[in-house]
Formats: sequence, C-alpha cells, structure tokens
Amino acid sequence: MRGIEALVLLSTLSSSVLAAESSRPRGVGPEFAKFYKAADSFTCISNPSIKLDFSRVNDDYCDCPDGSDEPGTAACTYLSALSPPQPVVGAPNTTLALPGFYCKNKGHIPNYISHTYVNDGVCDYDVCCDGSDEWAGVGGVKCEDKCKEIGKEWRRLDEIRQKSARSALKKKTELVNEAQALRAGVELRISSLQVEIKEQEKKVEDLKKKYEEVERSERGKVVKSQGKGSKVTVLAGLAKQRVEELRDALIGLVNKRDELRRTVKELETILSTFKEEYNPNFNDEGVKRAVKSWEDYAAKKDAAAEIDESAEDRDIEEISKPDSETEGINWAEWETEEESDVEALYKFEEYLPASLRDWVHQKLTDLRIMLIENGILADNANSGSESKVVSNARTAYQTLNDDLGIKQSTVGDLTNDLEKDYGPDDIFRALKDTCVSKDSGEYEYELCWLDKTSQKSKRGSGSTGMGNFVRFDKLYVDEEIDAEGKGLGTGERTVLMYENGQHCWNGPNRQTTVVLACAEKDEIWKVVEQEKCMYRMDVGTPAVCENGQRKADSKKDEL
Ligand code: MAN
Repeated sequence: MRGIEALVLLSTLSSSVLAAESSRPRGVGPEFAKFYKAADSFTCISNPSIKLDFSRVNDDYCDCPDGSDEPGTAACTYLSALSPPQPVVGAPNTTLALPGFYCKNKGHIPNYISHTYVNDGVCDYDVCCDGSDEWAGVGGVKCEDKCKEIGKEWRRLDEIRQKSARSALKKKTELVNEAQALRAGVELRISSLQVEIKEQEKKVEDLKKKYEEVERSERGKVVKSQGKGSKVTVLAGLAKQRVEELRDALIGLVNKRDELRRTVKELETILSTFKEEYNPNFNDEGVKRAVKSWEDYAAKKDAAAEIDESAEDRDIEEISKPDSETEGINWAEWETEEESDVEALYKFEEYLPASLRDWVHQKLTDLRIMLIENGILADNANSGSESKVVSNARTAYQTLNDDLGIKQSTVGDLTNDLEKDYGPDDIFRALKDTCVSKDSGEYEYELCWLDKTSQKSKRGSGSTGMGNFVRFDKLYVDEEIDAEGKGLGTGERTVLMYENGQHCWNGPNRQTTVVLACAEKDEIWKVVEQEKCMYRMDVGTPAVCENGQRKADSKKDEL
C-alpha cells in the first residue's frame, strides 16, 4: 500500500462506520463471521494470544501476524505471497488467516480477491463484479456494480458449459460401456478358444498316435518292387502302347490317302474338261499327245474301277477304332496289379488263425524294424518316396497341430491384453487404434490412443515418430481454459507417456507427454516442443471426464 493512499484510507476509516455498515466487518466472508462477533475486542485468528480493541479491525494498520485484523484493507498484504517481499523485522513466520477480501457479488457468485488488489485503483470485475474491492475510491476510481450483467452472461455461458459437460459425461459413459463390451468379447473369445483347445488337444494326440503307428507299420513293410505285377502284366502294358502307336500311324496314312484321292480327282476333272474343250483343228502335236495320254489313262482307270475297295476301307476303319469301342483286346484284363513274389510270401499270415495273426504280424514288424535299425535291411522311410498313407497321416496331424498352436498363442495374447492397463474403467480400450490429428505450424501432428504419436511435415518430408505409448501417469497443471472450454485448467491431470520415438539428431529419442482434460470430443488442443524433441500435447477427451467435475474458469476464479 502506497503512503498517500494509506493516509487517505486512514482518514475515511472509523470503527463505528464499519460496525454500522454490516453485521460483519468489510471483507469478511460468512464462514469467518464468528471471529468478528464480539463487539468490544478482537482476537487474532491464528494467534489467540493477541487481543485487540475492536476499533483496530480494518483501521488500515496491520496488527495480527496472520492479517486477520485487516479483512477489508490491503494493510497486511506484505504477508501475502503476492506482495513484494518485505519481512517486518522480528515478525513471526505466519500465513494469512483469510483467503482474501470477500466480495459479496450480489446477483452473481461471491468470491475472494487477494488483499493486494483491494483499493489499488483498478476495478477487478473478473473477480469482484460488484466493485467492492475499490470501496475507498483511490485516485477517484469508482467501480460501479456490474454483477447483474456479468452474472447474466456468466449464467448463459455456464449453461453452455453444463450442457457440454453433460454431453461429455454421456460420451464417457458410452465409452465405458463400449470398453466393457470389448472386454467381455475378449473374455468370451478366450473361453470358447479354451474349449476348442481342449477338444483339439485330444484330436491332435490321436492323430499323432495314428501317424506314428502308420509310419511304424509302413517302415515294417517290405519294400515294394518299382514296377507293378508280373512279366505278363508288363508285356501287356508294352503291347498296348505299341498297338496304340501303330493305330495312330494307320489313321495318319488313311488321312493322307484321302487327301491324295481328292487331288487326283481334281486333276482328272481338269484333264477331262481339257479333252472336251480343246480345238483339234489346231495342228498342235503336243496337245494331241497329251489328249491321247489322257484317253489311255482314262481307259485303264475304268478297267481298275471294277476292283471294289470298299471292303478294305471298312477293315481299315474298324482297325482304327480304339479297343474299347470294338471287340478288340480287353487290356484291363491284363493290367491287374499283381503282388510281387516277395509280397506273396508275406501273405502267409492270412493262413494263420485270427488269434495268432496279430501277434505274428506285430512280431514280424518288430523284427523288420530291428533289422532296419541295425542296418541289415533298407529303410522304407529313407527310400526317398514316402508312402501316401504316411504323408496323409502326417499332414492331418501337422495341420491340426499347427492350428492348435495358433489357438494357444491367440489365447496367450488375449490374456495378456486383459491384464494390460487401459486406464480407469478400462476406458481406453474403447479408444485404442483410433487417432486424432492437428494442423500446427509447419507440421501435422497425430495422436493414436495407446499406440504412437507422430509429426508430419507439410513440406512433405514424411512422418516422424514422436514416441510409442508406454504408460499412464499424472501431472499437476495450472493452465487457462478458453471461452470454448478448451484447455487443461488447474489440477492433477491424466497423462499418457509416449517414448522411444525417432532419434533426434544431436539429441534424445523423441518423446511426447500427452496431457488430458475433459472435453466433449477427442481433440488435440495444443502441441509444444518444450525441449528439443520433447513434445507436450494438450488433448481433450470425454474419457477423462468426471462426475460433478467443474473446470476452473481461470486462475483468479479459484481464489
Ligand atoms: C525435426 C522436427 C523438430 C525437431 C528437429 C530436431 O525438424 O522433429 O520438431 O526439433 O527435427 O532436429
């Protein structure tokens, strides 16, 4: 408080005026009224050993170390953290007992303003809309009461804020429900997979056994001869092939013959026409000779025509047909798969009584395997050509076993996912894999929930990773909220930490601190690079809204 102003104040103050003004002294809020009830004396609130005459309350002289004797003046502001440091020599270390000067703000919301601003010659309408902080008219300033209009505007904006807060909360509830449904879906998938796995494990076990048995019994079998059946079968096969070759050649020849016949007929027609139409009066010896030759040829041909070739043609046609269409050789009869002599020998088991057959078969198989294992017999399995039964059994077992492996690892992944931190109420489960972006200066920034943050240059040099999500955290912030309700406000906020982004030249790996505040929709409000390659994103989302939460409108409002 400046000296001249203090004098002015002193002259205007008198305790009798103060007492008449109100039931409680100027600047005292209702919650502190009880300390100012006694008519004659006043006890400093935090220092009860100091008792004063009531006339010293609000006399613009600071008597109590906690400032409680000056609720309506700025006399004790040197105790305030906001006032310039000027410790009074020997003054006990204390804190202010009152939160500030109480503005009644009739028509709006009562509020406390720091004593520093009391009678400083400035109307602080944002806190004290009734202008009561400037009651002394310092420097001629007069602050009229604006609570009616300010209160009206505030209520209008507050209604918008409330509406937006309700809608944000509704969205949050939807997100929580969605997250719950997603979790339930994962749980259901796990339990149904577990049932499938249990059944499949049994099937895989059976198929494995079957495959091993088939392989073992195939191993125990005698190696089959390369060709099928006996010499007669082989000969029949060769004969059939030969007959087919000859038949093809015959068909080719008949086709050629028919073509030549057509050509001869054409030439004969030409020559016959020539004979009819030539002029015998032209004494051309060459022409006459040609006509004579043609006549001789035609005479010979007529004589030959008497020989009937039709029977021969029919025979050729019959021979050209495949055996299956005629009564030719029934090759199938000769192509039967016959067992080799060696295999036939092994068939002796079939002549044994049923009770002995299996036992003997098993013993023989074991014996054969023992001989193979000791290098005495060749191993079927190593013969290079796995039998179809073995490969089928192996494929069936492996296919089902591979599928079982996939199911087991899916269950593992899903179980890990259920244990993962998705924030309170699992809410970020509903947002995971969705992204929001913002144009800011030369970059477009992107935030993908619980995934990654990135920065894309508008000049087209690709995207830079600003970190991958690692954990949730908390951060105390003290920020503005703009007229549209965008901003972090004051208090502890949820933080998403994104680390290990792209390496920064001459610096660390990029990282982003994403600070969240309640908003109606997901939106990046601000991105700042606090230090080289260390970014902070202020982001609004319904995911962090809380019931009954009212954002601080400004720092002063919170006094
Ligand atoms: C790019 C951007 C900037 C960063 C520099 C560091 O230009 O990622 O944000 O500061 O690299 O070299």
